[in-house]
Amino acid sequence: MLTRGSVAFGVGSAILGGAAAVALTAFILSSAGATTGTLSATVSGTASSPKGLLPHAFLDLSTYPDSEAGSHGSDGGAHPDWVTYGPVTNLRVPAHSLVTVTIKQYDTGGTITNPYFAKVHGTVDGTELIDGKSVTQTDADAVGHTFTIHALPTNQDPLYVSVPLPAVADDAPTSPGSDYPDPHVVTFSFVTGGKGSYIWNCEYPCGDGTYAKFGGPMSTQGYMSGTLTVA
Ligand SMILES: [Cu+2]
Repeated sequence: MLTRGSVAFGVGSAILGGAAAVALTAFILSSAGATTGTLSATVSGTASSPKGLLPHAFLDLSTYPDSEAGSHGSDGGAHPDWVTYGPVTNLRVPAHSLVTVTIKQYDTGGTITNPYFAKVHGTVDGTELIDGKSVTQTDADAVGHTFTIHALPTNQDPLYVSVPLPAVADDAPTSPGSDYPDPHVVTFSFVTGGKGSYIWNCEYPCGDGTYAKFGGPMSTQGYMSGTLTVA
């Protein structure tokens, strides 16, 4: 993982400023890096939701402490020591569906800049499952990453979902047969509206020193951010 220190002020802390935060995030995400491939959700049957019976779509993601897993190749690509989501960060989910996302979180972490992002927002019931336990927030001093979907203000349906992913302990042993410790397994569901193009990113400052640790993997698509297409 990259060196992480305490951050007095970060982009995340501006989120309550609404438009200002959206504008800043859009600016940072505009420095796009290489992105490869799109992961489409698998639809299997239907499920009841707050919007009635809907097609049920599933997405499986992971967060890693380096780039030697996921789409960057086993050598880690251009930035082997960068934290990353995998297998890819461009995602596609169906419109008017219940989407259930499972994220295996293998990385360590620390104190999140803005405790707002240690809380669950926008999921069905406002909860997430962490290792099988339903919660509405996690320890703000032990966040590994967040998965935060949002959109620039447009005329497409609004979609805002943010879940914290708890940190793996610094002293967790490497799991036998794996390059990483056992992950925390985080599952949550949200309901999509109509077609639209959204972005998602991590709001835990896990990048390099630029922009209060919002640089490097935090500001390069394909690592800690990507697109979410509702189609
Ligand atoms: Cu992150």
